[in-house]
Amino acid sequence: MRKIFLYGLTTILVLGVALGADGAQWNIPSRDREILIDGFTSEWAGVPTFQITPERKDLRSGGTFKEGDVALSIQALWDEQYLYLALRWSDDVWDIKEVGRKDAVWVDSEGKRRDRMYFYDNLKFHIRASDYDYTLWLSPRVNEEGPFVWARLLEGYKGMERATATPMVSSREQNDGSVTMEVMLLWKELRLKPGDDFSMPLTLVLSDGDHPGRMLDYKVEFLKWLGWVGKLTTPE
Ligand SMILES: [Ca+2]
Ligand SMILES: [Ca+2]
Repeated sequence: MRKIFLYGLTTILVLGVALGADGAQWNIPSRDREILIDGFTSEWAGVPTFQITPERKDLRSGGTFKEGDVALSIQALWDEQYLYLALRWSDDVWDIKEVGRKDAVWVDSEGKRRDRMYFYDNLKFHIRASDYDYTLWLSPRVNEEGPFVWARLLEGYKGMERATATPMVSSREQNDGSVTMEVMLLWKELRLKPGDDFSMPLTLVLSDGDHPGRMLDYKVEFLKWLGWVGKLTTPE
């Protein structure tokens, strides 16, 4: 009976993704190996990989991508204490800059408020429910700069800010120009409890800036990003 139910559920999920409905779900396996947060990702072999690329048709997007612009693969594992992420990030033109959370808003020459994070190579990891809002921005370490990371947690119906420590991040440039990263988030800092019942709305946004050193006014017309919207779950 359970098997039939699971089969039915899988079919619905696959259809949901295929139809572009908001039924997408990222089921993170529980940790079955040692993970060392050192930027080397060999211990992640065999963990399901989640791809964010312009070729994927079920993603939201903005701007115009060309072939080989950017590709990000993400793996994740969880245990009682931590959520672990492994990233492999390829980009034809790295455009990295430290933008702190206090500088994240930029008002352009027409008075429009814009998110400065979108002008550079960044990944946004955003868990958002009605009374919960956790935002994590990550950029890799490239040419001896970075990684740059900031996080913010708002909680309760008034969106009160909770103090949160920045997650542990390690980032390494590879010989082929890509970057591998490992991230370790403490559930306690997120104020979340993983397990079979856990399901939270997650948005991932990958922004791709390709004009390092240029003014933001110049970069506006080249803004481009890819977004995945779904649910984050932690089946036991
Ligand atoms: Ca490692
Ligand atoms: Ca780029």
